[in-house]
Amino acid sequence: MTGNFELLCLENPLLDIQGQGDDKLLEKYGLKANDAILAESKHMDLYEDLIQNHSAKLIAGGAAQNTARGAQYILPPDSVVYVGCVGKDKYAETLKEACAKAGLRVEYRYDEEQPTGRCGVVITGHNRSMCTDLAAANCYKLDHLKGEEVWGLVEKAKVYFVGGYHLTVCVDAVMALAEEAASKNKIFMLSLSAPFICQFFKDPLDKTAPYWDYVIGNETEALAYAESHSLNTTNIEEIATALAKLPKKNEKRDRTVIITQGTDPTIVAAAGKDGKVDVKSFPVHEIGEEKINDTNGAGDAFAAGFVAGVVQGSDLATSVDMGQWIAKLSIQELGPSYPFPKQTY
Ligand code: 26A
Repeated sequence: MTGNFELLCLENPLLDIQGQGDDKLLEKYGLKANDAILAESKHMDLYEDLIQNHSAKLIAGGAAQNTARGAQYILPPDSVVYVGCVGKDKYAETLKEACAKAGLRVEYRYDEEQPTGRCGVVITGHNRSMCTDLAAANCYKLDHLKGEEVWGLVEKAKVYFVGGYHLTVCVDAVMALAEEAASKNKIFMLSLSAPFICQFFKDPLDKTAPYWDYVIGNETEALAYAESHSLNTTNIEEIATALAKLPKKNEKRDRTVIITQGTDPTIVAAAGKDGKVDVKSFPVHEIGEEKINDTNGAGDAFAAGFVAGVVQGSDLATSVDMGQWIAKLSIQELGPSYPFPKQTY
């Protein structure tokens, strides 16, 4: 059995430059131990520093690209296509090869001027600090999405997964997918991606909110959302409920909100037809501390398992469990990767 590219994902293709760091390195570049930020000029030496002095590895990254690879890991061949912008360089080739190996179809826009985007990942213990120089990834254009071949794939897909990080890049492309989903009763799923998206990209985020059939985030993103939207609560169940109740464009589908909390249970708030919201909690698949390689990409992996479940029509509890399962596999690998030979759920 093969798929029919039911799932289309959009965001920023990045090459992760991941090394082991320490407090000194974090301090040198003014980084927090656990964060995701956009690089400023003061961060530009970090990438070479990681390669030269911290034995950094180059690994395919970009949050939604990780999710797309993970969903394809689970689903039948030819189920997932990923869209984003890269440069015409060696790093783009590395990304393309990693996706090809995972069986993921990519439709990249190639920028003529900018190099492929990089994400410096500083690992300290179970924390990861990410600093992204978007470069070409920042040059995605609606024209590319609307091009004959890519739009053909958009029309064929039944589920769209958009990384919230793309709200710093091309809101028009995000909205085109959102509108396509709502007008044809397809599924639109968004990841909150990082606290800074909820804080500093509030307006574009709010523009997409009515289109969310599913919204996925972690506890720090939920808290950042609550603060920037004056929800006056730090209770994750209450925040998830508030998100579930936001107005919805396509009233044929009820919204589901999924908030992961590291090793603590995942909170799911599902809105119902009667306006009531059903809140449930699901435990994670625990593994021994000693088995964890690093947690870079754990959230992306969770989203991969969850969206794969949604694409194959699994119920909510199963989809969440698929997310927990593949997140457990991914944190045992280096960076946002999945084990080969393949394991099955
Ligand atoms: C716009 N920003 C900051 C980003 C990212 C990003 N992916 C897209 N846009 N910052 C970090 N990442 C990716 O997150 C993954 C882990 O969740 C990293 O490339 C890493 O693979």
